[in-house]
Amino acid sequence: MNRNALGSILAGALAVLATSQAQALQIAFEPLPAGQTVGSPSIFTSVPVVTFSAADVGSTYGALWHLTPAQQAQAGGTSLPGTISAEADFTLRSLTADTAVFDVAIRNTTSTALQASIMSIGLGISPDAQGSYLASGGFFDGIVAGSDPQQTFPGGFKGIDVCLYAANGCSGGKIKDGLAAGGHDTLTLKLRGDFDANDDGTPENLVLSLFAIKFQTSVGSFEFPDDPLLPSVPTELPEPGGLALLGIGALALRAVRRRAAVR
Ligand SMILES: [Ca+2]
Ligand SMILES: [Ca+2]
Repeated sequence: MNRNALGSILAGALAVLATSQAQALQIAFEPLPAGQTVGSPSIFTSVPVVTFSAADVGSTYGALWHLTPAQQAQAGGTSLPGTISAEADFTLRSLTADTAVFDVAIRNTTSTALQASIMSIGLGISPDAQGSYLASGGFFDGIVAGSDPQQTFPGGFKGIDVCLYAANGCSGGKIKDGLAAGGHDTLTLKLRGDFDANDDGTPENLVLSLFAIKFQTSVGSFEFPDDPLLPSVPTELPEPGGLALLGIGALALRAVRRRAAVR
């Protein structure tokens, strides 16, 4: 395959990306106020903000999380033996004036060579909402979503409304009770809130934000947001020209997948 063909694929992928963003979910990565960071390691400077409307029923937001050894080294502290990563698809099944239902599929994409379990996922929600499981997961069967809209979540996250957890709570538990590397889980989440603020019978926008995840690993705990950084291109490229293009194409396709609205 020559460079032009690869370029066409890349251009096509970017066109799909632009189209899917224009037609569906509103997705933004909002910068934190200057100088502020979040997470542990505390290196993240923006958080995702995803707006769902009634027109987005059937659409999926794909969250992607990753923390690389280089990022951890940047923050100092214990060195990471490899990248820890996860994906979760949030598919809006229904949205009414007081109820939203999401199918959620969570995958721990960390290499199984690492001991790294997902313990909890925290969501900021606007307007404030309470969560419950219509169907709990095989691992994620705990939920914190009481009358207090400010749940505690490790890593310095503020404004978590609903926290899904696999062990004892949002703050973790035994690593063996979490979703281990290579594992996946599915659940159905119900959110109750006043999604019809102007009482006209139809829901205004429902906003999910933060998408905070907590991992427990053999070298400690890490919490971080779904973030806009795409996975880094491998540095050991024998043929910088062709393979670099392939890498860019893969990143573009990943970006498409991440932003895709599935109907
Ligand atoms: Ca809230
Ligand atoms: Ca309304």
